[in-house]
Amino acid sequence: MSKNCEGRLYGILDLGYVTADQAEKMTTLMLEGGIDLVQLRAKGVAEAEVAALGSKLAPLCRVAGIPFILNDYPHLVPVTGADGVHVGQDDISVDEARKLAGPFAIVGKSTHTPAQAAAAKEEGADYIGFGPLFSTPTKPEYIPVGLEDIRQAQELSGLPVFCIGGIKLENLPTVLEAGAQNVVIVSGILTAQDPVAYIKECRSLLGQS
Ligand code: TZP
Ligand code: MG
Repeated sequence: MSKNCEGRLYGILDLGYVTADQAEKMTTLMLEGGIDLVQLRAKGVAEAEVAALGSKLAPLCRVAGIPFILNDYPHLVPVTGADGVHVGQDDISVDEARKLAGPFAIVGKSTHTPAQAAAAKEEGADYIGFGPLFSTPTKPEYIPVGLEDIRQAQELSGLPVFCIGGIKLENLPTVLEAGAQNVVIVSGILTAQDPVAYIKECRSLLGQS
């Protein structure tokens, strides 16, 4: 399993935007565009369906050399052949997640404040999500944290920090100016007319021609 979570552009295949039937095609497009990490986020979907879908997507990412991460379901990491799991503040600890996912699994954690970013480092997370920077329909219940704390989250955690929440091609330059090194883009990619071109444009702004 790869522990490489150093990429700069993280795409989340959120089944709120694409159906399970479209997931393989969208993953292929994301990989073709040059995404650095892929996550499957399937809220409210039956576990058996997550396992089945994860088992189809993991090999696609494996062949492309790109880490494939499951949102929740750490015990499905070895079952599906995923590379890791992403947990939230209200989920099980990084330690527990790694016990279930396996010793070599990547474990990422969502954080919303610099203090949580520092705590995630102490907990042993391999990377963190930080946000939501802006309000987003993908996670409507969360209050945006803005751009001010990005650098502090990076300094305090010393981890790869993936800024997330309301980031699109149009505001990516602003997010980068605020100090972001790595970003997650969900609906921007999944609703793009041409996801491959969209990702390529994002990569270019990220200095990854
Ligand atoms: N966690 C914090 S914001 C968010 C998640 C999963 C959703 C980000 O989605 P989008 O569509 O890129 O705003
Ligand atoms: Mg969770």
